[in-house]
Amino acid sequence: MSTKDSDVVLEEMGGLDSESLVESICQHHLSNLGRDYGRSDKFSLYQALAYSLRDRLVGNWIKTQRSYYNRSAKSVYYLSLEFLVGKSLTSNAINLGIEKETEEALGKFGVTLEDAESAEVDAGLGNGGLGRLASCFLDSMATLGIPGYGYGIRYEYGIFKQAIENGEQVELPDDWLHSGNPWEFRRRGFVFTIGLYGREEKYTHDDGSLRHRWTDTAKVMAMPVDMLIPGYKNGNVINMRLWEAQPARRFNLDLFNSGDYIRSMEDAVKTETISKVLYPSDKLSEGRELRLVQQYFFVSATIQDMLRRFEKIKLDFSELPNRAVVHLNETHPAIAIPELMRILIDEHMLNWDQAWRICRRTFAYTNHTVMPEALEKWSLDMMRKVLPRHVSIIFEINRRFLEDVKNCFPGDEERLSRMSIIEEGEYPQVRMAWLAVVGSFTVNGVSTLHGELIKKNIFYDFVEMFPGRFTSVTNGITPRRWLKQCNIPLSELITEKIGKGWVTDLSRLHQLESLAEDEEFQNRWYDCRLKAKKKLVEYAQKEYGLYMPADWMYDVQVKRIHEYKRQVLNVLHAITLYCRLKKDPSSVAVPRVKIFAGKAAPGYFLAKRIIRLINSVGAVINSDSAVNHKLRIAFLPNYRVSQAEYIIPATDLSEQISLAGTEASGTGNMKFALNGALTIGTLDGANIEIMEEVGRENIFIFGMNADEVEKRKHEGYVSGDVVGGDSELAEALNLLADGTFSEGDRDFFAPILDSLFAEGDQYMTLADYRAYVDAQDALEQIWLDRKKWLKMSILNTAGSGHFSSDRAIMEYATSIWGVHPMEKES
Ligand code: 26V
Repeated sequence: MSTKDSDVVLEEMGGLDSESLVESICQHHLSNLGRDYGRSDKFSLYQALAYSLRDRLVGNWIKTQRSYYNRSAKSVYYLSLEFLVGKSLTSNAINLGIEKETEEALGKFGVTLEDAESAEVDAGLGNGGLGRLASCFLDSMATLGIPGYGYGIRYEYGIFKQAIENGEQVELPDDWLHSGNPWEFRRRGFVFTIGLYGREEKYTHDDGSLRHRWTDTAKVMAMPVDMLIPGYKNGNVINMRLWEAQPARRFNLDLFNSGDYIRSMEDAVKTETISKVLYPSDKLSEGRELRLVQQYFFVSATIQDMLRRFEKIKLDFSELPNRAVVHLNETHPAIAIPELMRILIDEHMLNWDQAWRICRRTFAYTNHTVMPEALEKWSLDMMRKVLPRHVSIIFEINRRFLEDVKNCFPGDEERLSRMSIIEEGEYPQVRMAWLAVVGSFTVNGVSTLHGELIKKNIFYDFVEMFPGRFTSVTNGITPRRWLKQCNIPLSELITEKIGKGWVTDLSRLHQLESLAEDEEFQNRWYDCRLKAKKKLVEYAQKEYGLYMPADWMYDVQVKRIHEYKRQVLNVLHAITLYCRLKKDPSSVAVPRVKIFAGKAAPGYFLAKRIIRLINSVGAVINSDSAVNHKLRIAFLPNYRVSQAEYIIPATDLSEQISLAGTEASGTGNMKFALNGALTIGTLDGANIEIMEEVGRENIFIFGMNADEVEKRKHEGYVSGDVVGGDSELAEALNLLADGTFSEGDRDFFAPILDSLFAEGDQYMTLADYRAYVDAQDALEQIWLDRKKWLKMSILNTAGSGHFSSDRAIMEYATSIWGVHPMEKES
C-alpha cells in the first residue's frame, strides 16, 4: 500500500464533532477497557476519552513528522531530566480545539470535563520551576510550529506525594502509573543499548591509527515511551520521548538454566531501578551514582536517536549542526557533550578536531540557578568507574581548553585552576557547568538580572575568554494552561473585549489597558475573580477541610520551600499581624488568609522545619477567636500543577519575596500577574521585568536590590543589629522562641532562629523585614480602595503579555537555535 492510499486512515482517525467523540468513547470502553459503556464511571470516561483524544493526536503527529522530514528542517532536541506535565486531558482537548465538543460528548454520559479530569493523576516528573518550564516550552514549540522533541526519563515514580501529619511533611511514593497511562505509546520495538562501567582500551585500527574504545560494558536497554504534545489549534503535534530502562536480557540464561531462578532475576531488578524514581532535590547535588547513571542513560539513548534520524538523510557529520541543536536544560544532561565526541571519534572514526567542531556548534546550555551549591560536580573516581571513556574524553577537552586559556592569559596560573573542568584536591571533581560552557555555543540565563549575575559571578572568567557566548532569555509560561484553561470566566471576559487572538499573541492583552478604569468592566472583572475564589474555596473545603472566606484577601505563597525564597519572612509578617490583633482587634483593617503550599526536599531539614512553623503558627492563629475573624493561615498539602490551577486564579496577592539576587527568574510570579493578582516582591529575577511591564505603580516592590544586598554583605551584615531597633520584629521573634507556637517547647524552632542569628541570616530575612511589613501595610490601604485595586489588577493582566512562553521560544529559535517556525503545508 502506498503512503497516499494509507493516508485515508490518517484522516479517519476520528472526527472532531461530539457524535464522533461519543462513538470513540464507547468503542474504547469495549476495545481498550473491556467494559460496558452503559456502566461507565468517571475513571473509565477519563480513560476512554484520553484514548479517543490520543487517536486524534496521532494522525497529526505523523503528518508533523513527515513535514519535518520533507523539508529537511533543523530540529531542536530539548534535553531535560524533568518535565512537570500535570494533567493532559483538558489541555489536549483545548489544543485540539474540541473543548466544547468534548464537554458535549461527556454530557451524554452525565459528567463534565472537569469531572473526568478529576480522575487523571498529575504527571509530576519534575521538582518545580525547571521542569514546569520544560513543559511550557514544549507547548509553545508545538504551537509555533518549531520542529523539536522533548527528551527525558519516564520515571515510574515522580515527585513524592506530600502528606501533612501533625503539621509535618511526610513523603509518600507517587505511584502515578498505578492505573496505567492512556496518553503514552510504549515502543517496545525501538530500543537502544546503553553501555555502563567497563574500561577504556587502546587499539590499532586497520588504517594504522591509534584508537580508543570502550569495552566490557554492562548493558542496559532504553525503551522509548512517547507522549504527544499538540500545538494550539494548528494541527501540529510534537513528541516528548521519555526513556524507560529495561534489562538487556530479561533473564541471565546461564543462571536460569543452572536453576538459580532468583539470582537470574536480580540483574533485571537492578536495571529497572534506573528509571524508577525522580530525585526530589532541587538544591544540593547529592552526587549519587544512580543519578549519574540516570543522566547518562537518557543522554546516550537520546543522542543515538538523534543520530539515527540524521543518518537517514545520508549527509556528512559536519552537517549535523545545521540539522540539529541539542539544548541542555541545566547541566544535568551535559554528559551529552563527551558522549557525542565519543560516538563521532570512536564509532565513526572522525578525528578530534572534526568532532569538536561539530559538538561546539551543536550544544546550547541554559543555567537556572545562581546558587553555587546547586552547581553539579561529580566525583572523578565515581565518574571514572561509571563512564571511563567519557572521563578520558573530558580530560582531553580540558587539556586543549587549558592550552587555549594559557594562550589567552599567559602567566595566569590561578586562572587555570579556577577554569579547569577538573577541580583538583583530595577528592577531584568534574565541574559540569564548566564542561557545559566550554562545549556549547551559547549559554543563557533565565531573566535579564540572572543573565547579568551569572556573567558577574560564576562565569566571570569564562566571559573574559568568550564574551559573545553569554546571553539571557527571560522565561515564560503557556497562556493556554495558565489562563485560558485554568481561569475560564476571566479568559471569556478578555475574549469578549479584545477577541480571541491573545491566546497565541499574548501581547494583545495590552488592549485591556483602556478598560482598566471602566467601572462596568471592573465589576465584571471582580465577578470573574470572585468565581475563581469560590472555586478554590470549594476545592480546599472538599479536599482538605480548610475554611477561607471568599471576600477576604487571598495572600498566597506557593512554591518549593527554601530558605532563599523566605517563607519565614511571610510567617514573621503573619505573627506581627497576630500580635497587633491580640492587642487591638480593630488594628488590622483587611481580613486575609495567608495561603501556603510547597514541598521540601526530603533531606532538607530546615525546609521541613519551616513547614512545621507555618502549620504551627496557623494552628494557633486559626483557633484563636480573638484574631481568626481577621487572619487565617492555610497550608495546602501536596502542591502540584493541578493544584496550582485552582490557587493561582484565586489569588489577590502574590508573594515573590526571595532575597534579591537569588531567584533566577521565577515563573509562578508570571502566572499570578497574568491572572490579575498584585505582586508584593523584591527586585529579583523576573520580578524586575514584571515591574517594567505592568508599571512601577502597579506592583508592591520592597527591600534591598541585588546591588544593595552585595554591599550590605560586604560591609558585614549582623542580623542581631536589626532587631534592636524594631519592636514588632523583636516581639515576633520572641514568640517563636518562647514556645507560643510550639506548645511551650522553647527549642522547637531553635534551628530556624539559629539560621537567623547564629548562622548569620544568610538570606537577610531580618534585614528586609521592616520594608516588607511597611509594604504590606501600604497595600492594605489600596485593597480598601476597591476601584484602585481592580484597576491595578486589570493592568497586571494587561502587562503580562511579555511572559508568554511563545515569546520566550521565539527568542530561543531566532537568537540561539537558528530554527524557524514551519509554515503549514497546503
Ligand atoms: C539543581 C539540582 C542539583 C542536583 C539535584 C537536582 C537539581 C535539580 C535542579 C537544580 C537546579 C535548580 C534549578 C531550578 O529549578 N531553577 C529554577 O528554574 C526556574 C526556571 O528557569 C526559575 O524560574 C527559578 O527561578 C529557578 O530557581
